[in-house]
Amino acid sequence: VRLLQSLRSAVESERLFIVYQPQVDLITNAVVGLEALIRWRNEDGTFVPPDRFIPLAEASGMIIAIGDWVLRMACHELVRLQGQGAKDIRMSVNVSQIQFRNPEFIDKLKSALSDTSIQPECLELEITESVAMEDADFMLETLHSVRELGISIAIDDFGTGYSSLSQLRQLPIDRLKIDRAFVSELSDDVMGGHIASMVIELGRNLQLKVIAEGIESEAQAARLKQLGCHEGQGYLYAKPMTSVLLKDWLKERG
Ligand code: G
Ligand code: G
Ligand code: MN
Ligand code: NA
Repeated sequence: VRLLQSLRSAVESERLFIVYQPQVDLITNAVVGLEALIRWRNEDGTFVPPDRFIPLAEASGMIIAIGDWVLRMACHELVRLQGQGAKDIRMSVNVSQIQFRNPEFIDKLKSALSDTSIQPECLELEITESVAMEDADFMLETLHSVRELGISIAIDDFGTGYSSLSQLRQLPIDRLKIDRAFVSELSDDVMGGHIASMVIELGRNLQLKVIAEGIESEAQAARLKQLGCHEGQGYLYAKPMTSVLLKDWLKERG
């Protein structure tokens, strides 16, 4: 309850902010996307990790307002960056199942699109594998509505859930995001990475793009590239950055 009260006051006093982590094309090394990630900084300067407060925000329903705020901020940020010359970059926003199941979700997406004038093709929503796999009929309908708006869909934390392949094949999605647990198994000395390589193969068969998250070493990046993974994200390229730092980082990268 105390954490919930402080989350309320964090929202009110604007101690929530967003950081952005670049996503790169593994072949060309070009920046192709940004993932928006929420942060909460306490008055004393310490951080509350999203893994702790997102579940709370979900249970209390606050995630609806917070998620809508993240979506709009992220769209604004991308439009601003495009104005500064960043082209061909998409923005990925994490969406909680509570948001997704909210009857107003599609309307909220529409108004975020029109209010921020982001091109829908530049927006991607990330939903986790476990959310994507539940309630097939509802998911199918909602995902189709999202797609009709021109927005693309990535399945986050892929490999950690229990995907039904027949269900996966039916879903109108664009990208699989290999969970970082499977990327960390990929190193030059250990022959791990069976799951990563299966996900890449699955993506190839279903004609989905594949992105790997949590890439920390050149060896991991090289292995993923060799396996046919399209894109990557991780500390090797950049940590999640505030809007101000991101602007400089993009400029420096050219
Ligand atoms: O940034 P970090 O690795 O600490 O994120 C931890 C988890 O919090 C990740 O699973 C991420 O998807 C989730 N997360 C971060 N930002 C958001 C957000 O804006 N909305 C939702 N629903 N989840 C988020
Ligand atoms: O679950 P989701 O994929 O949305 O969460 C992404 C989280 O992973 C973010 O909290 C981000 O801070 C974290 N992250 C991003 N890159 C790396 C990395 O290279 N290594 C590790 N350990 N964490 C990372
Ligand atoms: Mn994510
Ligand atoms: Na993930």
